[in-house]
Amino acid sequence: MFGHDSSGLASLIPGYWDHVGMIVGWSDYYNDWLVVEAEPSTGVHVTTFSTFLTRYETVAIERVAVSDAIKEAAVQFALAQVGKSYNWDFFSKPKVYDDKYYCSQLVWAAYMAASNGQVNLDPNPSWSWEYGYAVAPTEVYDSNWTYVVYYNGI
Ligand SMILES: [Ca+2]
Repeated sequence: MFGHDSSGLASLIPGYWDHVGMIVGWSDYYNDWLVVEAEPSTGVHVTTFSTFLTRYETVAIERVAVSDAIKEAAVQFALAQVGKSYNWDFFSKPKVYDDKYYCSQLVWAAYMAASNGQVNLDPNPSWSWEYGYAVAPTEVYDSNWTYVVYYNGI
């Protein structure tokens, strides 16, 4: 799921979307969906769908057009990164296996790892003028592997 906010630090991130996290399953405890995400303040952590929604002016949800087995492996990969710190290096090529992640790197890496590199959610995997070497939330959004199932502008 993706978030867009026109204020603050988010305006520095190239592309429309400022943030992306992965919905990993339903929680009876929270009575809500859970999202794994990497944020500057808290690193890789789990939050609720409701919390995610409150932060943004616009929110979208996409699905990835892959098998359930790959999706499940991607969820497991993302959950396994919980507790790692935030990666501030948007300038180098992102690593799949890293000790720190930024938001879109985490989602990208999860699908790369889950598919043995077959599912690359970065449509510009080398240098691009807009995104440099990074994988940006908007690149994941624009990927041919992903398609929109929900879009809400406040
Ligand atoms: Ca890229």
